[in-house]
Amino acid sequence: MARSILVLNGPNLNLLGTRQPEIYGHDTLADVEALCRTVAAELDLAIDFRQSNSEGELIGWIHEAQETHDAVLINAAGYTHTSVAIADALVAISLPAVEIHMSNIHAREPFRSHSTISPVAKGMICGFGGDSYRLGLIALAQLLSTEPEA
Ligand code: CA2
Repeated sequence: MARSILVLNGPNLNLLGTRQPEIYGHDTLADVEALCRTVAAELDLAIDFRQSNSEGELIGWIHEAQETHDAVLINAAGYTHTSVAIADALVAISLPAVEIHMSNIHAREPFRSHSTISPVAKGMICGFGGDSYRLGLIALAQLLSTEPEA
């Protein structure tokens, strides 16, 4: 059976494609979702693609994933730099998580270099625009292929 990935998108990512194209490109979040669906089909993964502007909603979805998914791909957006609670939620579930960002967070304002998520993720991919999602799904497919099914 296909492994199931919860793809989480944090605050303001619903605005992708409308502003700051020099940083985030012209793709909308719907375009990113379509890319993820194509890549997931190639990798024989099922994906559940979600976005929320609410920290609490993201945390609730992470908790639920324990029962319903095999791994988490997360772009926590602005919460990346502030949220101990999202990091705690990722630790609380026993699923592998990969952190992604469209922009290179280390080549921007200094506050973006700090991530609360990185220490609790299997790894982090940033700087490749929408392709960061593709690379993150490939990384998770590789990780899951070495783990026995639950
Ligand atoms: O590069 C990324 O993917 C980020 O996670 C995007 C976040 C930012 O706070 C992180 O430092 C890096 C911002 C997402 C908001 O995206 C917008 C897109 C268009 C217009 C306004 C916001």
